[in-house]
Amino acid sequence: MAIPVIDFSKLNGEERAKTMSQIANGCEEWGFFQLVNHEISEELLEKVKKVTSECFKLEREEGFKNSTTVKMLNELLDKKSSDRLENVDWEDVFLLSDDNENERRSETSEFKETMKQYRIELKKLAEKLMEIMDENLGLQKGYIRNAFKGGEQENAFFGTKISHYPPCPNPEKVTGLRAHTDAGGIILLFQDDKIGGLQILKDGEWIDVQPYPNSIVINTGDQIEVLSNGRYKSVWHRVLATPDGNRRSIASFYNPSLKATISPAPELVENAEDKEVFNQEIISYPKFVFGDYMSIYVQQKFHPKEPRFLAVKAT
Ligand SMILES: O=C(O)CCC(=O)C(=O)O
Ligand SMILES: [Fe+2]
Repeated sequence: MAIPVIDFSKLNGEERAKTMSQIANGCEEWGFFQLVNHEISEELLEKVKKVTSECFKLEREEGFKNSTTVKMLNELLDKKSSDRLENVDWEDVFLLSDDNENERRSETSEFKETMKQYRIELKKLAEKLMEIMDENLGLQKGYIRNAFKGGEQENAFFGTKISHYPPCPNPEKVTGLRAHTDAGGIILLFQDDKIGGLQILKDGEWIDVQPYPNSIVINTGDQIEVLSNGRYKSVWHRVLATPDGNRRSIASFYNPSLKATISPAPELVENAEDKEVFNQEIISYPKFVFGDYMSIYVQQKFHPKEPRFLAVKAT
């Protein structure tokens, strides 16, 4: 079983309807799909690989070797403990956002230029996808984008997380990134060409998100689940640690503004056929301010989302 791979270029031709329905199926049945022929040039993607790998080698690798995560694993092994490391992730992460573009010291101008261009392209792709979702959900064009903007003076958040999952000598003892659903809106992931590890939970089984060179993996977060009134569910995923190779992944998050009020789109509530059930309780999706949701999420990222929906309803 493999997540759908969709040829995005077919959206502009005779196969538009078929492609729209492939994307609808990806959103409804999988929560994850891969786009190929997505108009982001190979040349740019090759540069992104180069500058992020160089940055990791030059600035971060040494730090990871001395990190508490590595120390904790070594202690566990020294003690010959049969435990696993439950509260850490075997990954190195740094974040680029619209606000910190010029903040980082040692990035080369090639890094800055490349990542700036990449982020512009990915943001455009996210906005295109939001319009596709509007159409597939029967919402007015621009509905999701507008909901995420959260008012005239506000802006949606667009951030890019650069992760490396260095080789792990004991992958059975620690996870690359523990299982979670994403908090926000749309996530666009440029994952390693060769080294796998990302898995999604589908019908109770963990399945691999197969590496596919230069594709962009798309998934939807908790806010799209709320906005779509449960039609597009955010899906659990995790990254396994691997013994060989250093897996690179670059995840871009298009999220609501912290001030945006998120709730199910009224059109989708009226037409809702089914209701969410959690612990035998019928859940209706709440209305809340995204910043309040994030305050809960940072403490409960690796827990089920339903208690987050209940908690934010109560705030
Ligand atoms: O690194 C990956 O492949 C996935 C990252 C991820 O799930 C996240 O950052 O939320
Ligand atoms: Fe994630």
